[in-house]
Amino acid sequence: MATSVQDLPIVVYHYHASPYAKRVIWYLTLRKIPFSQCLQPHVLPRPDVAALGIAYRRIPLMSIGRDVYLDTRLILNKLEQLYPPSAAHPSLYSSVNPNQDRALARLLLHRTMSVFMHAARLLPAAVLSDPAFVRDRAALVGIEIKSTGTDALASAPLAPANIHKARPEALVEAREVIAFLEETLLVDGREWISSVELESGGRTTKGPSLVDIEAVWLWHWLHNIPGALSPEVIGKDAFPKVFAWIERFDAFMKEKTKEMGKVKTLGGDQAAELIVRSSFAEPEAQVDGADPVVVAEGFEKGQNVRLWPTDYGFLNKDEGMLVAMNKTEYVIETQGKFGSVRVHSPRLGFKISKSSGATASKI
Ligand SMILES: N[C@@H](CCC(=O)N[C@@H](CS)C(=O)NCC(=O)O)C(=O)O
Repeated sequence: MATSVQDLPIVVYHYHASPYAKRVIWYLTLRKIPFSQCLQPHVLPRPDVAALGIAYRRIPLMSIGRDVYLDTRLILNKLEQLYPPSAAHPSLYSSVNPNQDRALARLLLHRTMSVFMHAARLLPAAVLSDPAFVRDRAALVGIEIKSTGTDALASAPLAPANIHKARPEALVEAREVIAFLEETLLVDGREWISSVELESGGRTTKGPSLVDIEAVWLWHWLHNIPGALSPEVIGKDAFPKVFAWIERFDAFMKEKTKEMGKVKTLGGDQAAELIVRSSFAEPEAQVDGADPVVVAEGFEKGQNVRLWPTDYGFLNKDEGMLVAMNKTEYVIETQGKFGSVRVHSPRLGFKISKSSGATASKI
């Protein structure tokens, strides 16, 4: 048994272009929490994830010891819980009003996530030139394209004709959130929405808080893809404070990433073996017998269940043994190539159903 949860290895499964994964990596970097990465292809299949017995297809996933966490909302909550602020791992909330920061970070994340699908439609044609990517992302939203004929991609949301049509609306949706930042949280010309004290090389500097991370990630992503934003609609002229803040954030994170040093990259089998041979990060939780869904549907610990996200990526359902179900999460045990792991998902935005125990779908 490891002496402390903080001695357990953390592995982030991601690809560099993922803005969701960036949030987690920036968080780990600013809080000086060491981690390794297992780099994934942009499209399915992802055999490294399948090696953990996991069919979930979204990126990122993160393990702490032998527990694997799905969805960045749960990942960041777990890191907050398992890595409370300390001298080694600074808090990312301002010391002046941490609870207000906590609330603001959550609200901003919610608002930013609400436009993610629109933002994805701002990707320029050059990024969407690979039909395999367009087909893969259609499956992400439940549209399975089997044929390879010339019109095959017509129903894919990211097919050229469809994104061309969706772009004006997507720009308007994005502009609304950016205008909100320009006109409210950044209006007084401040450096960060909420700043925190971060130490490096014996010197304390003011840096961005989690509030900034939750507000910036989507716009940082698009700003760094040439052609994604139309400068005459969403650009520096209309939103000088937002763009200066995005660029300040980018420069700050580049510096911190350099300070953190090279992140170790693990191969899929290497990562899976490391995870399976680690201790669990958390004690085994239970199925809450008073939970309204447990009462209504009779879920029991130890039974086989399916688990999937309800918004997108729902064709890829996990299959495992129900370990826990409580107010905030589902936990199932999956069987991978080298042994079993506990897979945690948020309760909100995910669903389970009873299953006969067949193997996971769509690996
Ligand atoms: N709610 C999820 C969303 C994650 C998400 O949408 N990730 C994107 C990459 S940025 C994704 O999985 N795209 C499809 C894929 O890579 O298979 C989370 O917070 O983790």
